[in-house]
Amino acid sequence: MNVLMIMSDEHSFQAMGCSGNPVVYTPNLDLLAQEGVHFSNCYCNSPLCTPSRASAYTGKYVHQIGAWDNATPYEGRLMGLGGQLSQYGHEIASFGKLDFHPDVSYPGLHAPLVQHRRKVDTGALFREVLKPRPKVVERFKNIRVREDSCQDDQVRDGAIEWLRGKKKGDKPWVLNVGFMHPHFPFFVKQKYWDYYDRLVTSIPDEVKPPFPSLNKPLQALRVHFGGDQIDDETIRRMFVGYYALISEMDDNVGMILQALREQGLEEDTLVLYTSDHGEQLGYHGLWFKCCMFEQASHIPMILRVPGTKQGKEVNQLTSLVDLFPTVCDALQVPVPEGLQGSSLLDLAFERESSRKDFVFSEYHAHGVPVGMYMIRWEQWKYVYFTEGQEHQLFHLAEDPAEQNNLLKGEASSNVNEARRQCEIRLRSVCDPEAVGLLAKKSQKAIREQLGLTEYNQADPGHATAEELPVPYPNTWV
Ligand SMILES: [Ca+2]
Repeated sequence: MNVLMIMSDEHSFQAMGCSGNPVVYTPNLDLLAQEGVHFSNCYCNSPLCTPSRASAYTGKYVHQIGAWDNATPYEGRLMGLGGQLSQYGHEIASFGKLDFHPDVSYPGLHAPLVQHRRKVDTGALFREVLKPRPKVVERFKNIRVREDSCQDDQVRDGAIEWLRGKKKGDKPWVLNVGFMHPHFPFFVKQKYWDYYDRLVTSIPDEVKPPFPSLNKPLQALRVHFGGDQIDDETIRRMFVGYYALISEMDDNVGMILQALREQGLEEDTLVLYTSDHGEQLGYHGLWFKCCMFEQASHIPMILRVPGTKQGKEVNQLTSLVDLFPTVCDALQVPVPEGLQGSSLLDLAFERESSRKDFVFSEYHAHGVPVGMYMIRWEQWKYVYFTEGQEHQLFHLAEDPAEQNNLLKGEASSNVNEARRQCEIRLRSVCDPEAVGLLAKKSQKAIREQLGLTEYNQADPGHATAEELPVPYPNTWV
């Protein structure tokens, strides 16, 4: 079968109609879920653009690749999905965001309209400097109606034009579409601004203080992104802008799926929709991503698979490292040794699988001065912070808003056992303290290589941000 992958940027699982959101209008994704398999417990392996995409593309965890942050993108040293497919005569055609190193060519990947990580984000090179990201408050001011077209329109049109060249009976193909939306800035279409401006009349209590779930490293993250400097009306406008971009992105998904239908290829094509991470949107006082709360780490994963029953929900734990083996499975290409995930088609077809019973995620980048790891297992979420910081354990069935860290105060035997089980799983993946130190060692080396001595750079892409050569991950990882 063919494979059509669509990966958006910054789309939380919670922000879709098909996951129960009463406000966000996503008719195309909802229909895809109705016709397909909705994986309702899918997580990113790192809640940040560049590491998450590097992990998805290689099927390995971030600490195995060294793509720790938005300064060290995937550079092809370890084989990626395209490399594996190319050994079996396949190639990925890709339009839009990949976020890999811009100065490298990637076997098996043909990307005529691509966005790579050209601009270095220096925040992770100064993780222990506890101050707000320079000019971060501008992120909250960048909300407005826009008239003009944007990059996602070109990505959509490029993908549609490519599909128009395909017909039934062609050799199986792989098309990847990387949308920028709903990543901020929230420059949105008038009709969606108006639609959500009327609907979003207040903000939820969970985005207002107090924030009992913030330990010290997460309080630092709040300050880093200016979460302590934003007023209620700005928060409301951020909700409107975020939802507006999701609906626009959903329209674009719909147009691509329409083109697939018009070519008569629906019955021969696996469609996969996901995102690289979510958007925290003010919950727990935090914005953007860079943490393990549900808004940032829990992502959509919808598959429409020829030959499976419609409208199926799969609640087993899955993550973005499953993407590589899933695409291989669809194309009947062998899965290389040493990948961390398993094919999602096993779950879709209810086949036997040696899938892990937990999901792992990690974060080693800007705003958080220590290493952070998540284990999702059964109904539990365990978040481990390095260097002696307070860990967290939430029971998501009883406490979906993650307000009650069960490791605070006296723990029940049930809680102690859950923590023990999560800890075993974490240490089956890595030594968290050693990996945390390795990330910092790498970041120090990159900082010295770039000759940076002070954290004074605004967001990459900001007019004041310095152009820097894009570093390569250290080969000693
Ligand atoms: Ca991203």
